[in-house]
Amino acid sequence: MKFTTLALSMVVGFVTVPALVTADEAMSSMPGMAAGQSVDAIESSGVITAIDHNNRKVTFKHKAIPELSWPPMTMGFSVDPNVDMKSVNTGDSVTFTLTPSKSGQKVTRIKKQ
Ligand SMILES: [Cu+2]
Repeated sequence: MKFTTLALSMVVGFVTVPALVTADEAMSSMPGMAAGQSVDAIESSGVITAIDHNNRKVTFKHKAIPELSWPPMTMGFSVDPNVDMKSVNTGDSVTFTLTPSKSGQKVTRIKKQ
């Protein structure tokens, strides 16, 4: 139920942004996302299940992320250009930082545990 709400608010976000609304306004209009929460980085941890160097994507089997009302799951994220993706490998247990971006949560730090 919570996940459905989140998915729905992401769709609303995608529809709203092209209508020349700034990203900040779009984020603050998302239900359950207070202005302060939307800009905060989130720390989490998990195991890397896939790395796509060409497209700068990493898939984590991550633990629950209460800040986003996410249950534990396996999902892919875009990785910020500043992150050294070669310092980690598939199968590594890692901690990572997610930072909100226009296209969802982006990985801005990965560290092998
Ligand atoms: Cu997830």
